[in-house]
Amino acid sequence: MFVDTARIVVQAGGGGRGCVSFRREKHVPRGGPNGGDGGDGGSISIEASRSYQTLIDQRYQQLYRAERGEHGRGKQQHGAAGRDLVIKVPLGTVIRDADTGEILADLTEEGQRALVAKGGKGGRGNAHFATPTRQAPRIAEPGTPGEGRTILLELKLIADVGLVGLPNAGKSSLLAAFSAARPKIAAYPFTTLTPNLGVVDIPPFGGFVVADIPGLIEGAAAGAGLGIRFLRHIERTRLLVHVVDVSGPGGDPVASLTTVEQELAAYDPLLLRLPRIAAGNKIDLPHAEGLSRLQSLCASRGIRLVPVSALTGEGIPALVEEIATALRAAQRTSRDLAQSLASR
Ligand SMILES: Nc1nc2c(ncn2[C@@H]2O[C@H](COP(=O)(O)OP(=O)(O)OP(=O)(O)O)[C@@H](O)[C@H]2O)c(=O)[nH]1
Ligand SMILES: [Mg+2]
Repeated sequence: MFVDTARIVVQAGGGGRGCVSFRREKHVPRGGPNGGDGGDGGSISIEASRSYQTLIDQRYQQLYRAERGEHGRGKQQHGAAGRDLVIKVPLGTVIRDADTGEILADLTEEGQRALVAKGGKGGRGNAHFATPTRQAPRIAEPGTPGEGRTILLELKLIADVGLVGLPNAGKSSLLAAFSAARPKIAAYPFTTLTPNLGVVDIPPFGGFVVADIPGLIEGAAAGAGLGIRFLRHIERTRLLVHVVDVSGPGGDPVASLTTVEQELAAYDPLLLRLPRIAAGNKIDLPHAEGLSRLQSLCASRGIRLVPVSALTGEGIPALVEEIATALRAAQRTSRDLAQSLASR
């Protein structure tokens, strides 16, 4: 099951109590205070790991507690610290405080960690409180409580390219055509129920990650079909590829593309600012009219169009090259943007 959101409660361990105790030995009158300190409580962090693909573990286990610190004991014995707890999540997980909505961290790299609940400090034992005038202190500190909070986890897949289109346009077929991914493909709408990732590794252009998300239909923003909840997975991409079925007399490629544009805009208008190209798919079937109509729409939008057939493989190398070129250009623009921002 692909789970991309979860709500968990984290409770760090409290610090152990400091101890009140006195040295008692034969022939050592008034041995003085010797109460040890309490140990620190365990903290909780969240760590990104490639071994995890979804947040399903966090659906099943929602409460996480780290160990508390042990209390201090007599004879200057300090309590042991509580063990820290590390929660593993997939790369691309965004961590928010559920109460304030504040983003605490965005874990995008292997091994990247965020401390989400700090353990309490252990209290000092009475050995710390002896002074020349108070030689038998009967005081020690309690430990401080560990932090606790409710956290929202949201997985946003990390891909360079997002495939978008109506159901049945052939998005999954395309992913299968240029990567080793083997998503489910079938002749009915909504075959894809959760996003698929594939790595395109075709020299000399390859080396990018493509996300295939479930099909969008008119009204998706209002919840129709599978809705737009999977669009969060293309938010981080640098390029969108419209997959449009240009075959047959029945379909209308122009309406297909504009419907998808509208749903993207309804989710987040910024998505349409991403560089886009179009793949006119299924050219192994009769397609002349559909392709030329799509061509004029793309020309008016400034979108480059590549005719392909995911079935026969025709046009796939050209599409991969087009994607690679667009990605390089996208990298340049974001670098230019960063530079111009820095020089202001
Ligand atoms: N003739 C032909 N059929 C294709 C081509 N690409 C995909 N198809 C067929 O179109 C149907 C839908 O393909 P999918 O790849 O499952 O489409 P999708 O866009 O992923 O669909 P959803 O996951 O439902 O959104 C399948 O029956 C494919 O075999 C193509 O280039 N030519
Ligand atoms: Mg699919």
